[in-house]
Amino acid sequence: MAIERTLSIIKPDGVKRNLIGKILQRFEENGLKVAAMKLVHLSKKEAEGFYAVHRERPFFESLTTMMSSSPVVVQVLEGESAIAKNREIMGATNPANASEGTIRKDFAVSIEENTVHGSDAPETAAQEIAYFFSSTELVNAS
Ligand code: IDP
Ligand code: MG
Repeated sequence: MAIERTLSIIKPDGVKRNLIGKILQRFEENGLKVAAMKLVHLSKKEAEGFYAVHRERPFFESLTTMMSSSPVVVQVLEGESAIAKNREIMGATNPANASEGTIRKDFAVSIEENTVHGSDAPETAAQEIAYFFSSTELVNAS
């Protein structure tokens, strides 16, 4: 096992419903540390850039409109196997398929408004972290 960093986003539905504290608590309780964090209101273009990998998907327009509709909290999480651990804490994309005790099971509104984003692999984590943070904005959290 190795110390990794992953990009996490509390999506508009989570921020709007005052779930920032509860969601960060899940990460902290599971041993992940915050290595960088900010509250931002993404432009439509910024949301499209972030989700560029999904640009051919039928939900791309709706997803990027939703992600730029109101502020999000973006954080870098650091810890042992942080990428996979964060995905476990989040639960499946579709809350209907998410395991008990996961963020999406407990809080997601729908498959689209599913409360959190998390990187899915080391390459995407590095890319997504660099999309939001410069190296000087990151601390060694562990
Ligand atoms: P992930 O967030 O679990 O990694 P992805 O497949 O990467 O899931 O999809 C990115 C985001 O796009 C999802 O978190 C969700 O907000 C949205 N999304 C994915 N599939 C659908 C769908 O079938 N309908 C509507 N939105 C979707
Ligand atoms: Mg994904």
